[in-house]
Amino acid sequence: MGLLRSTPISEQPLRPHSRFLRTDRARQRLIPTTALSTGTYSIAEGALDFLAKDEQVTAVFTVTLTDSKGGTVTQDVTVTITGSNDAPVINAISPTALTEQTNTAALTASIPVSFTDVDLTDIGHTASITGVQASGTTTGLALTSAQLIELVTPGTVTKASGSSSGSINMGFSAPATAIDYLAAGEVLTLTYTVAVNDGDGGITPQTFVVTITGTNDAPTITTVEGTTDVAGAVTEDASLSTLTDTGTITFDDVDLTNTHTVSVASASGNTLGGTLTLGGVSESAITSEGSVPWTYSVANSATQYLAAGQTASEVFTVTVSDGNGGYGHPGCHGHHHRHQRCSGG
Ligand SMILES: [Ca+2]
Ligand SMILES: [Ca+2]
Ligand SMILES: [Ca+2]
Ligand SMILES: [Ca+2]
Repeated sequence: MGLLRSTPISEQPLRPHSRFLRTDRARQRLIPTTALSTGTYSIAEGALDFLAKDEQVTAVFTVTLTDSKGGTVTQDVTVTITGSNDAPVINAISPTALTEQTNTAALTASIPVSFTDVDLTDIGHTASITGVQASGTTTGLALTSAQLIELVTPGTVTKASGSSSGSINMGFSAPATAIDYLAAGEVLTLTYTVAVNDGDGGITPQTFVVTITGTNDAPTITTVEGTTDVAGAVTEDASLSTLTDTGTITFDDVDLTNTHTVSVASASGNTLGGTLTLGGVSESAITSEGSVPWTYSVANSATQYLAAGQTASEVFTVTVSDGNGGYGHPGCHGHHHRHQRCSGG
């Protein structure tokens, strides 16, 4: 606000002089909006917000004084206004809803952001991600806060001088491996904070939300050294009644909270009447690994036809199901031979 001291003063409106005004908009905004008979120059709060920090405009008014005899005299009055900075204001950012990829490609999205800075000549704004909160299903999320922040690229800020509107086109990209841990329907919510800095002391934060809904990954059969054993062997007459061997099938399901069931099918070519029975599944909701023990049994009497050194095989297929449409199939083989051990078949 500028204050004009001059008495007496005419009732006629003061007419602003256009010298030194930088823009048409500036000229319009400098026209006083209140009665002037008191000799006070006033202008509505906010009408000069367009002035950037330390930016100045000068208005010159010519005041005409008229006496009772019709004599007149004029006097110029100069009003100088210095701008102060206004912080940018980021508009609400629409939430981004993503679904875990079913392939190994990165999960990506563009996140448009718009903001205003009423300081018309203010340009050169920058944007940065200043924070993130992870919620929802976070057990299995291996990324640190710093790494989560790195998933967002603030991108280039666009704002032209003379306009109060600006925009940012942020990018989000998460590697598939970072979010595979989500089981079907599980949701990870990432609440980020982006800040726009006008370089003149105005820094404004705004939050935005990225949700990622999990999809199922099929279990896979694994080979764990020292644990996995899918080739059994028994030897005729090692026992008079039943010949047995045991082993362990190991599997992996990146969907941490998935639980698994197992089933076994005997191959049609099996002729010895042996059986494969499965024990309970060992697994945990905080690791992807699981295992299940198996026991192969066959009647010793069924192996008596084997000559020394001769072998026979029975094959069983074990299926590990995650209950979400994902299956893993290891082969499990029982070998029967006399007096010597043989490797898998
Ligand atoms: Ca301003
Ligand atoms: Ca500003
Ligand atoms: Ca998954
Ligand atoms: Ca799964």
